[in-house]
Amino acid sequence: MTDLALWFDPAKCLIDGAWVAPARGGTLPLFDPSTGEEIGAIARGTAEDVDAAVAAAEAARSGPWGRMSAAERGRILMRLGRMVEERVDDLARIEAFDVGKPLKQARADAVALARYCEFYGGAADKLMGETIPYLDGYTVYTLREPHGVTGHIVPWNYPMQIIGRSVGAALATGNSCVLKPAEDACLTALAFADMAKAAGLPDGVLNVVPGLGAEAGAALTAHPGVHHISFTGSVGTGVMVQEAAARNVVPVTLELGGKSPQVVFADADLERALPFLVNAGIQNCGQTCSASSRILVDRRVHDEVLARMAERYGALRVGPAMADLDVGPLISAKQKQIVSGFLAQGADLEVAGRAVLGEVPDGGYYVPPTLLAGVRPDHALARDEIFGPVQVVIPFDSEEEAVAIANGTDYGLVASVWSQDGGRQMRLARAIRAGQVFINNYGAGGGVELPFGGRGKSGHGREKGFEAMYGFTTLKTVAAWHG
Ligand code: TXE
Repeated sequence: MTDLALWFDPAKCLIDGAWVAPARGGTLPLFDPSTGEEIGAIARGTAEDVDAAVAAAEAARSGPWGRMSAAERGRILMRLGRMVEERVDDLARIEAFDVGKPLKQARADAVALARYCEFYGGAADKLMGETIPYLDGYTVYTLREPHGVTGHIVPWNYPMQIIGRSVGAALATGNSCVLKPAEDACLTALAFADMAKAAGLPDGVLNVVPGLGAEAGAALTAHPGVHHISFTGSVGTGVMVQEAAARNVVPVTLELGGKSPQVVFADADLERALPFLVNAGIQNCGQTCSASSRILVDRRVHDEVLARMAERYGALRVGPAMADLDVGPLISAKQKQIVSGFLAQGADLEVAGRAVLGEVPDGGYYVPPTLLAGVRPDHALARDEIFGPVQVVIPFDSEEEAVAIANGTDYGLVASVWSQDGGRQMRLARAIRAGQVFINNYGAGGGVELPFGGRGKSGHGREKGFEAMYGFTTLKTVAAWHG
């Protein structure tokens, strides 16, 4: 771990601006996904640490943070964004190592984190209420106020991007935060919070308590001093988070992944579509909430699309994060077991394309990126989130059938439509159940400006863009009678 040159101690929590050992002194092992080796320890925060963090966040609200102008909050965030930008390479190395993602993908995450700080920094003083025409003698207006203490439970797949979109919007709107990063990847959360302190964020406004979900995570979601919870993770845990929040009648934003389709019609520009079709499935080793794990193809071009995707799969290079190839390892032994279990369920399916695992270190959590054909829409591999580098290709015969298959899972996060027909583009954009629909692209470069979130079991609430700032505020109506 020494060559990562960490400037903080990952076995500590950051509470009220100070690095402190967890109250119970616990640690958790830190694994390198590229080799499977245990190479250090992180803090195992528990309910006591969450209590201290929530108390610090609450106290910070009655200090300078609570009185700070929106413009000043914005300046701190923008300063933080510039600091992130200056350290993009350091952050990328830490993230690549911790998550196992190829260095260039980790670098893109660090650049996105800087951009979130810039966007929300710039937006902080642009969130406005309204005046409402009402009865004679009244003036009525609305105020957007912070919830108070916001809890952020972040997964391991894109720590920097998810922290940027949720903590960035929460700080811009004047909340103080307690962040529980994932036990599998918490290093950039700690790095970011340390940089926020250096950027001038008052002590206690951003606290980080690493630890297990069942311990620190559960304590945070059940804490009566938390006024809003933002969660990104699995459906099962999301349900528990929402149940815990319900007991305190606290709003939650849930982003729970998906089974996102790309729908390819016969008139699609395949030259443009092909890199999107494959990259959206294998980026971050398929461990992306908005991964496109289903490719629905007009039967007339099905064989051609399959063959051309398969060719790309054959050329994928898989290896350790620092080798910076196309695909890295999965995050953990547990995730490798989950993905291998899915692949075993698809043992009778046609493997249309598969990457060859070349020189990968023993013990690393690698699986070969795999493209499966002839998958029935009701097969588990076509319905369940696999969260690994596995895509299924499903043929369709009509626009109606394409929509029915696209909408045929419990999820509804992202979709894309590949066609030159304007009418069809518009029809599908409306008919597909998803929080984002892309036309002749996938992901639109992941823009921080674009509201993002799910339907169905993909969750609810919107993150990113201005929409997230509405979510991190509560609306107050003021009605003044003046005669
Ligand atoms: O998720 P968890 P896991 C999906 C993906 C993956 C599966 C399992 O399909 O295969 O989830 O991953 C914290 N109270 N996604 O087990 O458990 C936990 O510490 C409060 C999709 O890692 O949901 C971590 O910080 N918090 C997803 C976070 O929740 C709890 C990203 C996510 O962990 C908790 C990750 C509890 N009781 C996984 N238990 C996406 N939407 O992108 C755990 N946590």
